[in-house]
Amino acid sequence: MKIPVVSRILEANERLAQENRALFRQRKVFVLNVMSSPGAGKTSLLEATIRALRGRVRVGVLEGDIQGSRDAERIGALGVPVVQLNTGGACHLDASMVRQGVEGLPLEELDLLFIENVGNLVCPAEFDVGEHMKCMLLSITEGEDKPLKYPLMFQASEVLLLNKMDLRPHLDVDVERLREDVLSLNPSIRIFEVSATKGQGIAEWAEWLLGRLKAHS
Ligand SMILES: Nc1nc2c(ncn2[C@@H]2O[C@H](COP(=O)(O)OP(=O)(O)O)[C@@H](O)[C@H]2O)c(=O)[nH]1
Ligand SMILES: [Mg+2]
Ligand SMILES: [Zn+2]
Repeated sequence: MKIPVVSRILEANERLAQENRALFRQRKVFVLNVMSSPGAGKTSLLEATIRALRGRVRVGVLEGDIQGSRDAERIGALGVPVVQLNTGGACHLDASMVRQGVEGLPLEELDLLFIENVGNLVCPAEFDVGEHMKCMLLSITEGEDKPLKYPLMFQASEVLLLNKMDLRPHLDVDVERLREDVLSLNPSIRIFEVSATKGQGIAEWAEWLLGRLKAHS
């Protein structure tokens, strides 16, 4: 027996994602979908990146969480436009949620939009939301076995930020092994070693991102 339900949901999502992409193109905004497990440091990375890019590009943020508005408050404190989306249980964002969320943002006044996805190492990578670039974080506290256990997000992402590098002296994690396994899954992925809260690697990442944005526009 053939059960076509899942493929139809994904097809419908793909159509809406294409509409989002057309909207972003029309408004000339470059969109990043930022994904990771809960607590890997997405909001901290956005805070650090927004500070690094201050005065150089106009940034906005769409925050996705199951509930609450804590992350949007953190971003709002930096004075950038932000909308909090609550999925009410869903463990990822889809294109229709993003469409509703961006209606609350002044897209025509932005150059760069960060979408912080719901914390989850699996299904956010399955849903195109119309972004130009998928970007993932892995905290080195999560362990070097994660790429081979949860390959999809590593395969789908253009860039990986290995976060919390400041903790490396306290951990037994094998960062070289981690890098090798990630590259075996996705040879073209760009890897940055950073500390979102201590600042290590942030300037280099921010410059690269700026270059990527300029190459796109
Ligand atoms: N030591 C250290 N802690 C970090 C770093 N980045 C984030 N954290 C901490 O990790 C926790 C989760 O960070 P958060 O940005 O909220 O993660 P999110 O759930 O992915 O958005 C917070 O307590 C942060 O202060 C880092 O680079 N180094
Ligand atoms: Mg967060
Ligand atoms: Zn999900």
